Amino acid sequence: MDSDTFELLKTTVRRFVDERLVPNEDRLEAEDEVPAEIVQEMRELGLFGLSIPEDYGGLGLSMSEEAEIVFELGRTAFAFRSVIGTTVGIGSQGIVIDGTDEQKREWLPKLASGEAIASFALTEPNAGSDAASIQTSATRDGDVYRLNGTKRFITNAPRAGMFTVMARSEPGVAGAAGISAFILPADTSGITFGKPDRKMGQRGTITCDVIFDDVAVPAANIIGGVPGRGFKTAMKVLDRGRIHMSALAAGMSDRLVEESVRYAVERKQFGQAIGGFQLVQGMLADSRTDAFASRVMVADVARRFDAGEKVSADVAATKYFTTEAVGRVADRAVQIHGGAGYMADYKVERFYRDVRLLRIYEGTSQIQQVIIARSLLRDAGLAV
Ligand code: COS
Repeated sequence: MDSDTFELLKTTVRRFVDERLVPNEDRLEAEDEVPAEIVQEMRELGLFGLSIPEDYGGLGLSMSEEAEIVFELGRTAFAFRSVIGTTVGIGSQGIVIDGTDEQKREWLPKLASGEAIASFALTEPNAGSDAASIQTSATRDGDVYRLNGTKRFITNAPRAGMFTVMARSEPGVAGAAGISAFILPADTSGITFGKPDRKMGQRGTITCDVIFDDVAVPAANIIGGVPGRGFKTAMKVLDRGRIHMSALAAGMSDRLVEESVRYAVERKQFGQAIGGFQLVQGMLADSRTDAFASRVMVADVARRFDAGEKVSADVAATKYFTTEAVGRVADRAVQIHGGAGYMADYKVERFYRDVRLLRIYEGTSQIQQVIIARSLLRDAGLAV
């Protein structure tokens, strides 16, 4: 995107966050639902199509540009971004990265316009961090595969128009090489949903189990048309998704610094604003440092991702640092707010719970550590 158009988009999104999303945070919390008019406004702004190429009706942002937009969206309750998150990120990117031209033509325009929401179905009751051990089966039956199994914690499942489903399609092939990624229209018969999950935070986001009972999906819906490549597609999608998540963490770190500074200026104890006390200043300084480092890491890794560098290990380092950092920043924000920080009226309590998930989804901090360390050791010739 040319830089003037991009600056305009960024300013528009920032204004949308400040004027529409932030004022609706309490309503979101109370109703546990993103208001329908906000979803419609997101469609009109083109937010569903951020990462989808322009040829297919999206805005075609680079990773660096997407990160800057997600940084803005990270400055408010995460549930707003979650409506577009799986379509911009993990749900659609398998098709964008590895899909055939026909698959792109069929699905990407609908996803870009927000007509259909994409959802990513990898995790299962017995396969979380160990993604290669999924058990959902895809059994060939003529021109179709029959899917059977259960997917867990699937974001946006009841809202979805399509799922990217990872399933075992290769009989007798254990581990990653036996997995294919399927494009599954959500109206296919045999798909049912579990009860919505009750979560620690992120009210307004929807996650639940998705159960496949002999769901027939055309063999032509295997992403890229070649079976057995689904795990690699999932890993590539997650590389991109983890940069997106890091930008989200960096955005929320900034918001929490703003909230902390505002409170430190307003709140008086011992006859002066608490910001005058050096122990409070220390917390503010540490939080700003975490927020700044997060933003710089995201910008650097996104730029190198766009340049085509092999950056999976640094993506992992970025996700690890930024999501742990926002946990620290949120904790300090509560501390700076004192008793008020524990009360629901001040939003830091809510954000403290919301950010906890960042260290878990799209790969736990421990999985990021494994990816970083393995890369270092493999480069040094050790088989790990
Ligand atoms: N890009 C492209 N290919 C990748 C890749 C990446 N980022 N990461 C791994 N691969 C490839 C490997 O090169 C390997 O291919 P070959 O067999 O041809 O060499 C294959 O995928 C298997 O990789 P690996 O042996 O590293 O797989 P593991 O089972 O050891 O799993 C981890 C690796 C743990 C990193 C992976 O399972 C993971 O990311 N787990 C977390 C899953 C997750 O994020 N879940 C969150 C839910 S989704 S919201």
